[in-house]
Amino acid sequence: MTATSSGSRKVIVSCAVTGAVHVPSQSPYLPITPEQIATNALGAAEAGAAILHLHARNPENGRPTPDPDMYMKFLPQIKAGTNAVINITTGGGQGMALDQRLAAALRAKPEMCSLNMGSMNFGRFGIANRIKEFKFDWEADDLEASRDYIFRNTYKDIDYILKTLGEGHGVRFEYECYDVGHLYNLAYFVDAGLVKPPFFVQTIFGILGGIGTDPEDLMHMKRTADRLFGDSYRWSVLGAGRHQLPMVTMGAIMGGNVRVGLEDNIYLGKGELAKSNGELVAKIVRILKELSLDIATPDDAREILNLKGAANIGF
Ligand code: KMH
Ligand code: ZN
Repeated sequence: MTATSSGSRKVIVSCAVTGAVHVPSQSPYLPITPEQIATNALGAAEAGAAILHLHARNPENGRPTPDPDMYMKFLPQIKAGTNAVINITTGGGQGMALDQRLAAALRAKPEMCSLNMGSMNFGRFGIANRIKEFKFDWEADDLEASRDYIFRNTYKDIDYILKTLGEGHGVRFEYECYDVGHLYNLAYFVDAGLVKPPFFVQTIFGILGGIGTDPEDLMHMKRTADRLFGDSYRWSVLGAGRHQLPMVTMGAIMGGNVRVGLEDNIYLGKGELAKSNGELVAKIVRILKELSLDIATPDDAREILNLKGAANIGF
């Protein structure tokens, strides 16, 4: 459960604004330029997102980029326009080396970063079957290359991120767990004293290479996390593609927090593209309110997750 000092449970809504999974040809609404990323992030915060999970893209062709200068084209604008917590990816995108993946986070020293809890296959090639015409020449090859790509997150990598960003700069993490083994990897780092409660566990459902999207999968991840971590963790749910809304709604009913956004899902409903991240956030906020659940403000999220505060970031 996620309670603030007032004692009531509040649901933290994270919004993942653009990511590195989808390609521009899937949706004209996928934010690509710094301006689009900033506008979408601010719209998501306005709609109720307490945490903004951010990646950068090359504004010319929408390809994910690790370039810290590109991040710095939208981070100050987002900071100036909202109190929401800024969370920068350390997963980056396909083919990026670890130092590239960490460059923007080390520059910005945000309150939060993602931290992926195991190496895995990450199959995005199925996306190509749904695209009639590619807008940019990198997209088809990039999707196809995911057949032979290993998303590398070794113990050494995780240890390094925990020490440099965590111990070094007071960053706290969104621990991205795509399968049950990742929870055990996290437990290893908890036992090693490198991960301190209350830690934020983002359980991810529906990535090819990770666990599926059956309610039993959700139950099994929750049961396992409960057994390994007891009260030490705060649970959040991410569902890929059309599974986003049902998975996060189930998670919220079971006591979890939710992540939505165009990084994980481009549809607002069946056959209807979401026109902005704000639309996706507004939809889950409506559902949570119908379920009589309260929404966490950014400051609630800071308290719940013991974050260092917006005054202590590096930009
Ligand atoms: N794209 C998500 C499935 C990261 O940025 O570190 C997971 C993610 C990874 O958000
Ligand atoms: Zn991400």
